[in-house]
Amino acid sequence: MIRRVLDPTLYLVADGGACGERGVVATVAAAVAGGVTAVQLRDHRATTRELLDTASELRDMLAGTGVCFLVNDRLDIALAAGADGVHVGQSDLPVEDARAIAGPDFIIGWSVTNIAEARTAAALPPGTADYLGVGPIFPTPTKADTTPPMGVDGLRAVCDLSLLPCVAIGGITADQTGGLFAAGAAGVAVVAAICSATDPRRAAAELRRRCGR
Ligand code: TZP
Repeated sequence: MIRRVLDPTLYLVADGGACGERGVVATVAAAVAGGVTAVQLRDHRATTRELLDTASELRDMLAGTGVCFLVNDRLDIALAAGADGVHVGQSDLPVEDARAIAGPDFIIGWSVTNIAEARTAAALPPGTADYLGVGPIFPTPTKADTTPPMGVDGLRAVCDLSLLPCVAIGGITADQTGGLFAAGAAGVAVVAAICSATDPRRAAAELRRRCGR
């Protein structure tokens, strides 16, 4: 497997619930046309087989676009579908185990929700994680089980001590992107701002324009 290069600038977390009747595949197609630079499939409602089918469809759709494709939490699905990587949270498969299973050429992201976890991430052996998903930055109705929002100052503190690229997530809209990059983020990740938009292509294009790169 050849490792693809992750551009985290505008990272779509394509959530099955948030995409609603339009569906994940159509939403991702529109978002890629609008300029997202990375896509993660996240669907805690789907069966294993449904998730694998959707992941395989997204892998085919994104092949040759330069947009990396990752799967949330389910390393088994990510590997079976031939995704570029997996994103694991603090209560998912430990990031060291994910790396041991997936090998060196798989992209692995790890969620960091506070400064203590950021210190733990900074102490990981090099090559364990490739980037950190940092948040929630702002309050968000999208994820029920989040820790308290860390705000832009919390993001800055995490970015300052992190050796890895930090992707900000949680309650992010186009208006806030500038402040997040100024705080040190390498990218912004969104669910509702694209998945719940009336026109996901347009929403993605506006976000990308505000990402300034
Ligand atoms: N992890 C931390 S906050 C969050 C996730 C998956 C939800 C982000 O969704 P939104 O709609 O962009 O606030």
